[in-house]
Amino acid sequence: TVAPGSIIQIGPLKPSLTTTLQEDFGALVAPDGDDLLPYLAQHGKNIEIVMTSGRVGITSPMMEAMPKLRAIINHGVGYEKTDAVAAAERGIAIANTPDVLNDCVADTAVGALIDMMRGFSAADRFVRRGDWPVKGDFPLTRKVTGCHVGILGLGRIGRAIAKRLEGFDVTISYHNRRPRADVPYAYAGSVRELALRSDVLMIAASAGPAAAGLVDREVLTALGPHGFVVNIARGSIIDEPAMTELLASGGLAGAALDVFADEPNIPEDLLNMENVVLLPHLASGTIETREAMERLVLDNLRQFLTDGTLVTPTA
Ligand code: 8YV
Repeated sequence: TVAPGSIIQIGPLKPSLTTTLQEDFGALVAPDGDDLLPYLAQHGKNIEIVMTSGRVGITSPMMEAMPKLRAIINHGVGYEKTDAVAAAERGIAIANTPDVLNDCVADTAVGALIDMMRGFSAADRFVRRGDWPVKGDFPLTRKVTGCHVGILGLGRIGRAIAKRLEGFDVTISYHNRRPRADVPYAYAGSVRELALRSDVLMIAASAGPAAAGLVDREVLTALGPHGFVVNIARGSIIDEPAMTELLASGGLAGAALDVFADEPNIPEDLLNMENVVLLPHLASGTIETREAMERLVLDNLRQFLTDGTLVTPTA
């Protein structure tokens, strides 16, 4: 049994998950924006578990308003907006949803890479505009098979991407904080070195303070006018204004982006570029994967209520 008012949803969640949380667990739903902190000041003292997603962050002042808070359960693998240091200091455990989304995020990464290099989305617009009979053949694109992809962040998702790219005879290098002993791919000692040797820089790193702005102007310049960038991780990892400028001036060949610095807002300049594939943060968004994420979120909640431990703790 759950004490009413001990669980709260902060930020939007899948509607079926919201319903389950309310009907089976008597969860509160926090208002958003400026109303959130006053609401927590009023209702926070009995809250023990927060249900949230990567779209919002659970900050230190929010934790302060919930003195009994013991767990934050995050729908999504990325939880970088939540203050994990403040949570650890307060003994608050965090769960996320790793692994269940690897396949769909990796499928998206590879699909977006092919779209970007072969120009499928741009060609679709070309056909729909009626350009084919008027302008003739679509301009030539770039070959995917055999190209060199540098993966920034060879974690669970990065490896799922690499496995798929092996089928395209792609040469794979990677950069991580530390080289891995369990992969056959070449390690690059820095992000810049990775960019220098790659046709495509694939961003699959987890976000957070260490990764913020890691793909800066220097790295993008090293990738060069024939280089492409794919980002299925987080917008904060890349210097978005520098990337936009280089894409516009021919300093980069193209980009495929599922994530942005200020979602759902996209830099205006990107909207008019034919060499850029723009996706609305859909990588994990299949019926199957979102159901698996929802199940894992609820498994974490039930286990925490039973024995105070999480199925997939982040630390
Ligand atoms: C979405 C994601 O955040 O898992 C992540 O980190 O970015 C995505 O799966 C999803 O909408 C989580 O609610």
